[in-house]
Amino acid sequence: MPNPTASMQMTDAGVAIVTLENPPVNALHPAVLRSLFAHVREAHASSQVKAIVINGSKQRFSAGFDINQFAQASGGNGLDDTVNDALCELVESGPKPTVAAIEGMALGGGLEVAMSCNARVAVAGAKLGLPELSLGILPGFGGTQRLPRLVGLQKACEMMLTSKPIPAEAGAKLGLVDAVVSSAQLLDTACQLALGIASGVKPRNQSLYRTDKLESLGEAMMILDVARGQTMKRARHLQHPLFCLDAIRIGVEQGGIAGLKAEQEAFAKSAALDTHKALVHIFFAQRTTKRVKGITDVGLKPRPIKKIAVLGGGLMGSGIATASILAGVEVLVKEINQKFLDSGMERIKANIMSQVKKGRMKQAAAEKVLKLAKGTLTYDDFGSVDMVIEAAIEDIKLKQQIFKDLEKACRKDCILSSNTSTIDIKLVGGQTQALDRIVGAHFFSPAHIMPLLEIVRTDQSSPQVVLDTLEYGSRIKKTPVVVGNCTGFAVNRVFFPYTQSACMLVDLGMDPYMVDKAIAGAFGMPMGPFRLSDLVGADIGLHVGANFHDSFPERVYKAPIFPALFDAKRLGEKTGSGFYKFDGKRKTLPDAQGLKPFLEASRKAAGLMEHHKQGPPVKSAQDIIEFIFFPVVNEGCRVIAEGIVDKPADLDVATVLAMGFPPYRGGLIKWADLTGAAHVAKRLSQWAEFFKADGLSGVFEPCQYLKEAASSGRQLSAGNSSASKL
Ligand code: 3H9
Repeated sequence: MPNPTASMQMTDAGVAIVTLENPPVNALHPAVLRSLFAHVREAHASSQVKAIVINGSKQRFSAGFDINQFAQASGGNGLDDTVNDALCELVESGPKPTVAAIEGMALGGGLEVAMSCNARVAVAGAKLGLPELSLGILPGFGGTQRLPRLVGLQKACEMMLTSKPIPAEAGAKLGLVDAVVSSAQLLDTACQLALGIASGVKPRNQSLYRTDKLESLGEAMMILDVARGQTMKRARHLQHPLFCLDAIRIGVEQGGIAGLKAEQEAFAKSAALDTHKALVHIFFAQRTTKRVKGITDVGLKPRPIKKIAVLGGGLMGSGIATASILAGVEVLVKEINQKFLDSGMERIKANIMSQVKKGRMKQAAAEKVLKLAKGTLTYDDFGSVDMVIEAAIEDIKLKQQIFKDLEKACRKDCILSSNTSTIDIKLVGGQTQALDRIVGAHFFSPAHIMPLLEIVRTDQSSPQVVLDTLEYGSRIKKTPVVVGNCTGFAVNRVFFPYTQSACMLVDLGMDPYMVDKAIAGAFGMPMGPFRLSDLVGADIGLHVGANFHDSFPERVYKAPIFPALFDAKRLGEKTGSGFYKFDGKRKTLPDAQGLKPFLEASRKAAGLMEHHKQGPPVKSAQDIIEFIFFPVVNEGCRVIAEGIVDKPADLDVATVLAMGFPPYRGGLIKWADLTGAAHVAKRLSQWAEFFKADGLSGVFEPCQYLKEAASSGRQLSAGNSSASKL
């Protein structure tokens, strides 16, 4: 890989073209910035140069500051002060005019450099944005000051707070871009514009000193107040968006120069927070799930999956089919009778049409996509498919029969996969001779929306089949994570203690709504364990709980409340009541009165209060969070130690994408590392002791992997190189 740098070329007309060179996205590594600084200074000093154009190599301007550098620099951006303070000033106000020629993307620091230029020309479709808040920092090269002065405060706040980029065409309407052109015209147009500014034919704009786009002071303050209020509501666990708004406010009140200083201070403050470390970790972790030892590093090439068959048109099957046709994959949907098939096809149509309703797709495109899905009641056309995803009900006998039929109906190179969430993949395919091409393809509901795909590999699945499935997962825009074959696979297994510990607290007298409030409110999960249980259903909860009990009897607490709720048909959302009441309009209401007899009966049956008259061992919201999550971390450690995941970061991504674990906490294992393995192990040991008299120590006993990390100071995310079930 060539060293990150910037190069300079001169045109005959006297334009210095400075090119950012750090493929694939021309990230602004300090070496690139230093080189850019040196070239711009040289160009300003040269009598041959009339104007400067800045562009990026390989049809991409820049994706911003090199995020790898944040991991290395402790707080701040690791740049020397000269470049930090003077680069954008030199680009904006040096003796020669500057124009940015943008193709592909100008994000973060990339857009900030471009906004320092006196004008911007962009190729149609190029993406422009300041996504720094999504990394737990804020724009640090003057973006908080220049963007509001180019597009107005309202739009600038929206762009920064949502981190969403806009296309060049929208940028042109807002005044962020001066001209939108084709790729072929880009450099020529940028050079002409730069020369036009140099000769005085075109104005030389310096965004930091503009005021024409800024709202009046009164209006600006109102916009900032509203933005602050919304941010405190939507991102109430986060401080850095408020730091960003503070820097913007100072710029509006006291001018751009004071704003720049405030921005630097706010940047340093946010870069020092754990939120930043967690979000940068998730950024890279999400991009490395596709790299799996023994699969992607052994010289295999993925075979394209052009056509698949989905068995079952229920909620899961239709969601899987929807995700696939949206990515241009042909799908054969098989059902057992015409009625089920019709409703499955209707569901697929409704999923696609909802994209049209939301404005994400045009009607004509939707109709074209829908033609990719065909229904069938037979296996007749299965010889034409590259992969089958079985999404029938969770019945082992039925699945085994299906796989025997598939072995006969499909080509010998066809991948056979099951979407089971509970059944051993080897059992599913156990009556076939095809175990080498059988994997799990575990989607999360709703399958066309939830971004994670667990690819379950058995010790007999061939690396080629796993690689092809990885490729298919990426193609249908899922984040694929390869996991080993065990009860619950990675996500459901790691999360089984979530509701279990919550039930123990309740059986010790705690109010279930208080538990949910701590987990959803104070910690930031999308829903607490009891609300989640109502979503999943007490029937499913019981079934899954029994599976875990069979596999890990020493660490499963059989909460008496579930069979009682099941018998009373309080299954959760689907029956209108469970731990909560549901009014049919997606409104969730606590139901303390209705739940009371079930809680009392459960506490009596559990008998925990007999040994613990003083109640639960935890009281505060923070204590509740630890009591619920530390056993989840413990199970995560077992999953790492057993080699069920390729690397601990995969578990972080999986818990964020499948369970809604707050990304700003870094995912389960990163969060545990930031909390401290020693603290996690100590608390678990205390609770193991607390529940000794109840015979429940095993629920909390720290596993070996966790104990070793706690005593040695090793990070849990360091992984276990010797273990591999993959
Ligand atoms: C910033 O600018 C701060 C400043 O305000 C001030 C500082 C003082 N750095 O995503 P992909 C890598 S903060 C380093 O797979 P795509 C990425 O890891 C920055 N590396 O492709 C991957 O590497 P690998 C603000 C980066 O086409 C490869 O490039 N900017 C960076 O799906 C391809 O990436 C952002 O937040 C980076 N900045 O998406 C933008 N960006 O091949 C972050 C990418 O080894 N980037 N890489 O796995 C993105 O949103 C997407 O990567 C992008 C391309 C849309 C650009």
